[in-house]
Amino acid sequence: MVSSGAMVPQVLLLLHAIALTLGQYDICKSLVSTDDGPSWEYYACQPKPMSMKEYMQIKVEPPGITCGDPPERFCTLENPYLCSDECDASTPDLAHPPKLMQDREQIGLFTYWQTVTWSRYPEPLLANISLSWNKSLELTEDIQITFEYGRPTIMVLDKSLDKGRTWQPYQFYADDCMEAFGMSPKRVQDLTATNLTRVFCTEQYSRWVGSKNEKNVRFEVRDRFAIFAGPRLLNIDNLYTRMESMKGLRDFFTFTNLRLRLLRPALGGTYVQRENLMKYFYAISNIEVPARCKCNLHAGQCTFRDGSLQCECEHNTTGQDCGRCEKGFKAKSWKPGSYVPRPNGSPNTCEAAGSVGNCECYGHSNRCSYIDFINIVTCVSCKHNTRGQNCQHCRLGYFRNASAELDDENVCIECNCNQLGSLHARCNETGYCQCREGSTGQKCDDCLPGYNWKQGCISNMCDDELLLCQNGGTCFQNQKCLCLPEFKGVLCEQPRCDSEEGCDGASASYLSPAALLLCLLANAVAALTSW
Ligand SMILES: *[C@@H]1O[C@H](CO)[C@@H](O)[C@H](O)[C@H]1NC(C)=O
Ligand SMILES: *[C@@H]1O[C@H](CO)[C@@H](O)[C@H](O)[C@H]1NC(C)=O
Ligand SMILES: *[C@@H]1O[C@H](CO)[C@@H](O)[C@H](O)[C@H]1NC(C)=O
Ligand SMILES: *[C@@H]1O[C@H](CO)[C@@H](O)[C@H](O)[C@H]1NC(C)=O
Ligand SMILES: *[C@@H]1O[C@H](CO)[C@@H](O)[C@H](O)[C@H]1NC(C)=O
Ligand SMILES: *[C@@H]1O[C@H](CO)[C@@H](O)[C@H](O)[C@H]1NC(C)=O
Ligand SMILES: [Ca+2]
Repeated sequence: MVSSGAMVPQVLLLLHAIALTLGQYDICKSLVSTDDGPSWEYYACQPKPMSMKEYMQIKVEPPGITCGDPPERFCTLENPYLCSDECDASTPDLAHPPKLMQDREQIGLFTYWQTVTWSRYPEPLLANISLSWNKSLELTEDIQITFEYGRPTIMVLDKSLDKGRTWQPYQFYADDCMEAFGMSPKRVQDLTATNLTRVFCTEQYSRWVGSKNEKNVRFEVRDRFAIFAGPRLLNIDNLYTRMESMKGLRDFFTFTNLRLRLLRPALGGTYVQRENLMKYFYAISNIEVPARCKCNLHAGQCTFRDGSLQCECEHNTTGQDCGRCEKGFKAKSWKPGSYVPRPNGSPNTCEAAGSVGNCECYGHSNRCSYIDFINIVTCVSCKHNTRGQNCQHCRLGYFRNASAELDDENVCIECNCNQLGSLHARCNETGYCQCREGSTGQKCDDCLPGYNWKQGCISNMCDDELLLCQNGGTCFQNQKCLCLPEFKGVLCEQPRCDSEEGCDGASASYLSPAALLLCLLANAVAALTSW
């Protein structure tokens, strides 16, 4: 009965919060009558807050942390010698599985998840509870975790914004912040507008007050909102305006996953009593997560479909969070809706190609311009390496990504032609560059046989296959034959002289021009006479 009384203020609080948000950003469009007949007017919109515990997936770690397998007796901190309670996973009435953290309880009947006792002391009793939604959510009220049999003396609340790939701490909880985390204790009341998103350690929810007196651990959302919206959140518009201009502020309340790291159980206000470790454990009866789906102000409804929460996107947006424009509505780049101007905000609707005043830019430009003297409308400043009247071509030096739609940010891929090997930076539709003589490969960074890379492909003067140095010459860096003194020519194919005529083995540089001429003549004569 005590508990049912305690529930009432919470329910009122929730109703109050819902009443406040109603009438603000809760419809996406309405039919208005104009001189030309009825037409739609569009507004920024967001779904109502929901109790997200109903949709959360719970995972408890390490395996075997849940009590009851094998069955175990436990005591209470207040009356450690009354150890009549039993946890037995195989008996429904005595089992305490994780799902009891999210069930709907009948008034006065607490159902709770419970861990094994701290029988392995002094090894720490650790447990992680991961909560996932597979959907971006925005907190609208305090997160509240209800501990039966005492709140943990050390605990961390973490959050993830990317479905559990990366995590960051949200708040630290300890009965002694300095001892547990080396942090000086703070309260949410210490926060101001400039450090509202600061992550701190609080001692407010970890001190021993008796396990029946205060069971809840909170992550304070309301008190943070109140810094901008006033104590009764009457000025919620002011908060929304701040969120508009401070991305960090919105992101602070956004998450896809939460994780509780339980690091030390309730101790009953004293040191650990080794002779009775059966009174130390964790037990959670409820985890309340009041939040709304993040739909980027493009949906007024969020529904549970195919195992996940989904925004019912309006304004011709699509995606789990309405984070994209629908196919055929990409005349401009996608933008989230906006809370300003008050009171209805701006829908920032995705616009159809060809709608009034817009030409199709496939989402690569937000601006079109009319060029008077050739009478065309053209996109201005095409992004993502596109060009053309409709940003429908790739810039020079880029080619079309065949697996991407025209409105994809990755539609144009850089050609990456090797500067030395190719004639220019352009490539064909499959990314092939045009190669200079001797080079080959898609990017012209390889050489054809008979060529070698030396700031581009240089044709070989000699090599080990076709252009063999002759008469004992050796090939130097594919560029010249080093001939024995008696030979010359590119491949050392020529004797320097025939033995007579006084140039016996001397190197060519020692010969006077006249002697050289004589030598050549002699060679020529020799060639003729040999016929
Ligand atoms: C809880 O999660 C943290 C972070 O991933 C990890 O380091 C720790 O080992 C986990 N604890 C347990 C008891 O699984
Ligand atoms: C998470 O949501 C996405 C988008 O709705 C869906 O494709 C995916 O299958 C979901 N994953 C799980 C594990 O439910
Ligand atoms: C926030 O700033 C105020 C004043 O600037 C300061 O007193 C307070 O300690 C800060 N809070 C935190 C959690 O750092
Ligand atoms: C979205 O597109 C449909 C046509 O498919 C149109 O009837 C509707 O008015 C558009 N909505 C908005 C908000 O532009
Ligand atoms: C081509 O487009 C697809 C689809 O958007 C993308 O996944 C891929 O990374 C793109 N390829 C390159 C090389 O950018
Ligand atoms: C691009 O060039 C390569 C190599 O010359 C050729 O094999 C390919 O067919 C060309 N692709 C197109 C679309 O012309
Ligand atoms: Ca419960």
